[in-house]
Amino acid sequence: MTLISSRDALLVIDVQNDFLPGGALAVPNGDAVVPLINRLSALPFGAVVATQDWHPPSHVSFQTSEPAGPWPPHCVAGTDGAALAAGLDCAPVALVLRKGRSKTVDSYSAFLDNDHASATGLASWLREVGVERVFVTGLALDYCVSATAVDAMNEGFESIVIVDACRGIGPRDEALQKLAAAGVGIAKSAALA
Ligand code: VGL
Ligand code: ZN
Repeated sequence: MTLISSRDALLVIDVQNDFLPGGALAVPNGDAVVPLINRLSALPFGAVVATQDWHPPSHVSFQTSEPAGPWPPHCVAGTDGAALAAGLDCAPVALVLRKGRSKTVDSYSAFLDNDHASATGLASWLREVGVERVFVTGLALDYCVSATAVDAMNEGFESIVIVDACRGIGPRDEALQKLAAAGVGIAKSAALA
């Protein structure tokens, strides 16, 4: 059992309509994470942070942009697709962080843009509230969740991905192997209390 305290943060990554079944960039079974995250967010974390992928129209990552990016257009700022999943309990959320807002650089991680040139301010915010360990959940395991978990570790936090509270786009085992090799911890939600 891992007991949660005020020195722990729960990071809820990109649980947004566009990443749920029927969304513009649907992650298979993405909606399955919602009840698990709702149970976790009620534990005595020092902070619960939710992120939103929040792109301008014709963002660099969109296949419709010139030159074409890797993804179908998704999570355009202010649209219903960019909204947090309706079933997500937002009452415990202390901070909602919107990332990927620059037209020219993407931001998978909640800490740093993909070019590693600019920080979102999340690391300082977490330190300010006394957080030492982060638990990472949400979508997609192999993109934004992984990038966030690795950056958390590089920022000096203990970093643990809660496997059953994540869903990915590609093979799960591959993503988990990469995370473990990078030094990120892997846990199941049932082990947290
Ligand atoms: C994500 C691809 C593009 C994610 C965001 O949240 O994992 N993936 N934008
Ligand atoms: Zn995106």
